[in-house]
Amino acid sequence: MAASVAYRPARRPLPASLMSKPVLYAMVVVAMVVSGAQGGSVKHYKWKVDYQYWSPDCVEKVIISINGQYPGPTIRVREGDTIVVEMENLMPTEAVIMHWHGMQQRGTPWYDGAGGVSQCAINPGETFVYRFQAEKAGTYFYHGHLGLQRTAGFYGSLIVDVGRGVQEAFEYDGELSILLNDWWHRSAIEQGLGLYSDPFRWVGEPQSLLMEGRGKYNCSLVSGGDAEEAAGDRPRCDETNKQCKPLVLRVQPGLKYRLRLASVTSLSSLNFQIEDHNMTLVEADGNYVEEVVLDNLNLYSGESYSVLIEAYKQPPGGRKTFWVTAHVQGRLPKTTPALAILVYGDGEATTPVSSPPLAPAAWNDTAFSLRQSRMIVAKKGTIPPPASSDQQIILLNTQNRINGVIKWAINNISLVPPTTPFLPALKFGLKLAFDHTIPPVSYPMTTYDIFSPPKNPNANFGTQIYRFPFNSTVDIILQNANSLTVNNSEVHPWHMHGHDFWVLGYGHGKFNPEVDPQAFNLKNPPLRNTVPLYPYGWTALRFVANNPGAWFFHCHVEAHLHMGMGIVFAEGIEHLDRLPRSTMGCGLTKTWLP
Ligand SMILES: *[C@@H]1O[C@H](CO)[C@@H](O)[C@H](O)[C@H]1NC(C)=O
Ligand SMILES: *[C@@H]1O[C@H](CO)[C@@H](O)[C@H](O)[C@H]1NC(C)=O
Ligand SMILES: *[C@@H]1O[C@H](CO)[C@@H](O)[C@H](O)[C@H]1NC(C)=O
Ligand SMILES: *[C@@H]1O[C@H](CO)[C@@H](O)[C@H](O)[C@H]1NC(C)=O
Ligand SMILES: *[C@@H]1O[C@H](CO)[C@@H](O)[C@H](O)[C@H]1NC(C)=O
Ligand SMILES: *[C@@H]1O[C@H](CO)[C@@H](O)[C@H](O)[C@H]1NC(C)=O
Ligand SMILES: [Cu+2]
Repeated sequence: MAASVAYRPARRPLPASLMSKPVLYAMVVVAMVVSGAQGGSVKHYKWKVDYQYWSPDCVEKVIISINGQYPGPTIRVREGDTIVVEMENLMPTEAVIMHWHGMQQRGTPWYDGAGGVSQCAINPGETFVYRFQAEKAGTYFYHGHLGLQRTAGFYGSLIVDVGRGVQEAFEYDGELSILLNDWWHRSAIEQGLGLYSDPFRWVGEPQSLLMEGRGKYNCSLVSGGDAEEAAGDRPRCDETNKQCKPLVLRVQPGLKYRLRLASVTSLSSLNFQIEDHNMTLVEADGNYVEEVVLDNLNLYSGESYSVLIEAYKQPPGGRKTFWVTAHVQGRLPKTTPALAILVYGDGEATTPVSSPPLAPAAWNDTAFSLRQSRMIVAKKGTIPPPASSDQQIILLNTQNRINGVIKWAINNISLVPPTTPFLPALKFGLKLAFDHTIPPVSYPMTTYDIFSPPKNPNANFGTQIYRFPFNSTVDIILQNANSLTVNNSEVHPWHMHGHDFWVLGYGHGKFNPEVDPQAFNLKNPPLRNTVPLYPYGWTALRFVANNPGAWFFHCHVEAHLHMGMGIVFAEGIEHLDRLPRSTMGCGLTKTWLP
């Protein structure tokens, strides 16, 4: 379901929902052999993945890098281009998988890069080639999708420009870009171990927040002296390291900039501000939105935005530098805000004379966040959702205890990715690959108190998946609840693979299937691939199951997904042609290859 907008050029592919069946099937098959089916070109990238010492917040750590860079290299193509990434895994003992966040992978679901779902992991020493089309202009990113590899720094930006000769829907003179992240000093591997240990060890709040991979930790807080550091007893911390030099955004007076923002945080929701500058929101997750002027912007993990900023002709007070900040929102902040510097002209990036702006609202002011979410609506001309749905699924999000270990479950099932990825398992009818019973489409809600910790905190591990009839319209209601802690309910940003969905509404409390749908926004709901589920609330979304494949839909908090907070659904598997052999060879596909 492409976000088709009326002012886009005619050469843009028709949204699949408007195509006749034969046309769609033809496209599915053809897309794999013909590169740049819409006349785009093929962009090749050669990546070497390896561990690397890096000091993103001045504290040295081992990260997963691409071509020795952190963040990874930016992919920049035009709409309709084919992206080819040849990825060599040089890490001696760790496998990898890369996900192209926001790419719909129509006709190439096997290159979606989702561990346990679309492909086998790329083992040490192996080279894997991803090949897919950049279907829709917008701001995107890529990140590791195996275990907690995003937390290890394995990500970068993916920007798709409008087609050649096509005008953007808005004008600007220059472009800036920031990838936002949160950062831990403990390794991703150690964090992962803690999450399945008994007693359970939570990852805790991040040590730093980063902008474009740069932050600043207070080195005095790293205990021990030079002797300990020399002995390897404490990490190196050097506040003069170039790698943690603050990010500088440079503008020329009087010009207008498009600032691309994306959050790849592992845990934190963020609030972004530029001191004394408003931002006009124009794009969200690769879809145009009605322009809205904001002085701060919430970003949930997995979301991306474009905002326009106008540089003053004469900055107030003759100032040349301003603060750019990101605060933790939605969790009790224990991390100092991320800081970057906006600089006018070609002068030095000196520290602004003012104090950085404070957070615009209390961390737990859900009403504030909800108000902003509701301000984001689709740009006029965006394809509206189907007027009704064929099926409604209510997904209760709960925190549970299974065999003494804390997990998250959806309708009482805590997802465990199987050793045989779902896509080949479905395609080849591998009955033993996963549990083929259909998971519940709702939870016995009448007796469930979402405001209290569950009375019976047990849940089940599972591999069941939802199967949707091809081209059917599905409503999903995400229902939040209390966690295992009294009076605590967390924000969960949910991200869908393979589709954009329309966000029909948000509500507080328990969703009422009789009453609440009457207030759904069917007029101008925004098309997104990620949406927040607020504490004690519900979020409703609609999508058309018209992209053959098996797809993840999960909480984008890295640790939560690792603890089982996600579902997998499939549609149109019968319309898929050959799966590339390179995506198989693990689990049951080891001995069973077509
Ligand atoms: C897909 O579904 C829509 C309604 O939701 C319908 O109008 C259209 O004809 C269907 N297309 C195919 C290819 O089945
Ligand atoms: C860094 O930490 C030390 C020790 O707690 C403290 O005295 C100092 O003020 C901190 N520096 C900054 C810039 O916060
Ligand atoms: C930001 O926009 C608001 C509302 O349009 C306006 O009142 C305010 O003065 C603007 N602030 C700046 C710094 O331009
Ligand atoms: C928000 O959290 C603060 C503590 O940081 C607490 O004092 C306050 O009561 C909370 N507000 C709400 C609405 O829960
Ligand atoms: C969830 O699963 C647990 C463990 O099997 C079970 O005890 C509990 O009754 C289930 N809850 C519901 C509502 O099905
Ligand atoms: C939880 O919240 C309720 C309602 O706000 C309050 O009455 C109760 O004291 C709180 N319990 C704890 C343990 O904070
Ligand atoms: Cu979550």
